[in-house]
Amino acid sequence: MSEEYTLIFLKPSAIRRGLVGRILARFEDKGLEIVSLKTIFMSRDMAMDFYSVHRGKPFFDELINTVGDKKIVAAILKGRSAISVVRSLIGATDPVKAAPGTVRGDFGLDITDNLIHASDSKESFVREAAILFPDFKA
Ligand code: 3AN
Repeated sequence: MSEEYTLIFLKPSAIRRGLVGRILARFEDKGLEIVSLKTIFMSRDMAMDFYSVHRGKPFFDELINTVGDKKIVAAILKGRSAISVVRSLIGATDPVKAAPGTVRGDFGLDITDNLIHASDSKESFVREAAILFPDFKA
C-alpha cells in the first residue's frame, strides 16, 4: 500500500508520566514522518464528539473523564500503510493483552487509560482529523 496518513493522540496520563518523547520516538524509529504535532486542550464536548461511536457503552463516562477537560498531545503521522503500522505499534486495546514491545504492552495496565489513541481506518482518520486538525490538508 502507498503512503497514507494516520492520527494519534497521547492521553493525559502519557503526558503526566513523561512518556511523550519516548512514545513519539517509536513512530519515528519505524520511519513514519510526524507531519503535524500539537498539544490540545480536549474539552468534554470535543471528547464526546471524538468518541461518539462509543456513546452508550458501559465505559463511555469513564473514557470521557479520562480525556475530557485535559491536555492531550495529538499528531498526524505519514508513511507506508501508516494506519495499520501504527495500530500494530500501539498494541491491543487492553494493555494486559497487548504484546511486549508495543506502546500499551510496555507502558500500560489500565484499559480505559491506555495511553494512546490511533485511527483504525481511513474513514476514522478523516473524521478524527476534522475534529483535532481542522486545518489539515493532505
Ligand atoms: P482502540 O483505542 O484500541 O481503538 P476502541 O476504539 O475500541 O479501542 O475504544 C476506544 C477507547 O475506549 C479505548 N482506547 C479505551 O480507552 C476505551 N475502551 C475500549 N474498550 C474498553 C473496555 N472494554 N473497558 C474500558 N474502556 C474501554
